[in-house]
Amino acid sequence: MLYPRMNDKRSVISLDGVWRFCLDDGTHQGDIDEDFIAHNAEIISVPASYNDQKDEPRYREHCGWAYYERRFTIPRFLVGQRLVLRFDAVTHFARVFIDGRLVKEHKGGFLPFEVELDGIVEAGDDFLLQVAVDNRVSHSTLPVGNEEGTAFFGSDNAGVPSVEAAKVWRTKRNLPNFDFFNYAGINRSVRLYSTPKDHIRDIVLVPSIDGEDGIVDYCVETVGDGDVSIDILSREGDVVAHADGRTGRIVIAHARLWNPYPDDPYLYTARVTFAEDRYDERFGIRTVKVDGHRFLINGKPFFFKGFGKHEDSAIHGRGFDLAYDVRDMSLIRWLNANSFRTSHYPYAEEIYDLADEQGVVIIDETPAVGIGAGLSTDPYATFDIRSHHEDVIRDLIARDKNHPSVVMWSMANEPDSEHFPESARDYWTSLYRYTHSLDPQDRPVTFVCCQNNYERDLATREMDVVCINRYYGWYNLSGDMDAACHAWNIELDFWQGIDKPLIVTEYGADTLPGHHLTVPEMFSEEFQVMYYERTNAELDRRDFVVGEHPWNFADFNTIQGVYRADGNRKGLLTRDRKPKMAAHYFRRRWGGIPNFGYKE
Ligand code: E8X
Repeated sequence: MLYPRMNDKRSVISLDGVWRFCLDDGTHQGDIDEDFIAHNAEIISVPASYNDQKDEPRYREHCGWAYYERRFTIPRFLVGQRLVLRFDAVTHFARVFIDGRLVKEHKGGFLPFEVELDGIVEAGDDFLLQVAVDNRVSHSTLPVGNEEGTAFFGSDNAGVPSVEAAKVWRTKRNLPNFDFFNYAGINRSVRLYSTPKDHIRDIVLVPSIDGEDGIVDYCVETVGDGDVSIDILSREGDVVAHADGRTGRIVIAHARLWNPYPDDPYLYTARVTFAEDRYDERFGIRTVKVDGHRFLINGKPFFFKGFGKHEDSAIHGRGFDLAYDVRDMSLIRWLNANSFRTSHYPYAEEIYDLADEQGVVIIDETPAVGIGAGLSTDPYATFDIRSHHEDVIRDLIARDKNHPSVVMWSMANEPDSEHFPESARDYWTSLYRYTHSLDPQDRPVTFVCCQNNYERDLATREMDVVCINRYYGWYNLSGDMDAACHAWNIELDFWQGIDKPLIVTEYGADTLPGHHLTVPEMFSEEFQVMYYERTNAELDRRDFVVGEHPWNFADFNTIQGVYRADGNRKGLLTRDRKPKMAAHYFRRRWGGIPNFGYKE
């Protein structure tokens, strides 16, 4: 799916701004009730989560539908053009109405969807746009929510059983089975864009390297009649290659490769022309390959220095905030990092564009987090998620396939791969094959494994890259880094035998900024540094460990819980991006680790 870009053939008009908004009272269930909205509407900013835009508990605790509306007039000069309404992300389920008519439903809160307006409205029309948004999570959504009677209630302590106490609830509560606040709403931009009736529908670019030359195998999907031509422009804007036809192979002589910063992340532009339409798609000449226990970019062994992140900021919640994204790119450079994982959902497209330009490598993750239900329920047999999971992977690859920064797909974060090992292996290996089948560039595929009994886990070892989240010294062996390092080595001996590239995709310690101790103990800044110093010393001794991603880049908001003091505090930075001692530690450490050949 192409990102809306304006040029001399296409227009893009933003519908971002102040909309009217109200939470459902539990009676309308996603249907539009004009009187209800008229009597209850307040102002809301789009794009942004709605949860933190008001200082009222109901905005944080809401479970169910909410309604957005605004009017819009389509400029008359767009007459004769194809008109499309595009939502970059509405979390988690959207119903779109135009002048009271339901025109689209979409499940999934982190990928774009579009409404073709032909036959609905025309240039010059003024129309009422309404969006009903459902924030509920369950055993059939990604991310996964617990449901009454499952694991959430399984944690009863002595006293009044929580099921009894919960009877006070007037409406259903969201029970996220994941450790981030369930921010919801129109979280990313809304646009109306136009193209000629006969238009370019998609562009597929598959780069490779042949000696000094770059190769681009391309395919252009079109609607309507006409010829396709494609010019390859250098970063300086010069035409360096040309081809005609919907598919073909282009050779770029003496090509400049895309490499992670501080090497040169060189970008070319594929300028596709079809009939009266034109679209410019940027791309990079780079290759990605797993070779034994090495992860190769452009044939060189790459070492991942970076983190898991979140799209999370004050007031915006999970809403798109370009200033934060630009600042985070600056901080990634300041930290001498070279990569991040889009934990635990696809991020806004603008971030991948920035990563392409800045030379930052991305592990691109789906919203499949929380697939597990304790010890007694096989989620693969009981959760209704497989079909939606395939939809999400298909849409993720369709959106992100041309980004040179994307080097691997993560199908999920911390699914249960231990308690029902054969069921898990069957689910993940079949979805792994499905994911590979969809990617024109056939990048490595993985899922991120939760701390578990890795000898019982039959799925993680089947992935192209072993990605593990481990918390020796924090969640277990708490505070005891001697025991933690011993445990690490017992487990690393196991993975040595599997002999695949291994990335530690999460390890970390909650740390209260400003809390200092002469003797490092948990929650102090000194402990966070010691935790990483001791762990990294063990990881450095294993050449198959090809990456270290501390959890997390920054502190972030979560649901309330006894383990959460104002959210998750494992950040190297505070939520408003101030460095803890561990940020300075990694800046020094990663300043001495090259992108390539670290353990050769
Ligand atoms: C944590 C992280 C959480 O924030 C992330 O979204 C997924 C969790 C650690 C699980 N991984 O809690 O800080 C570790 C379980 C160990 C038993």
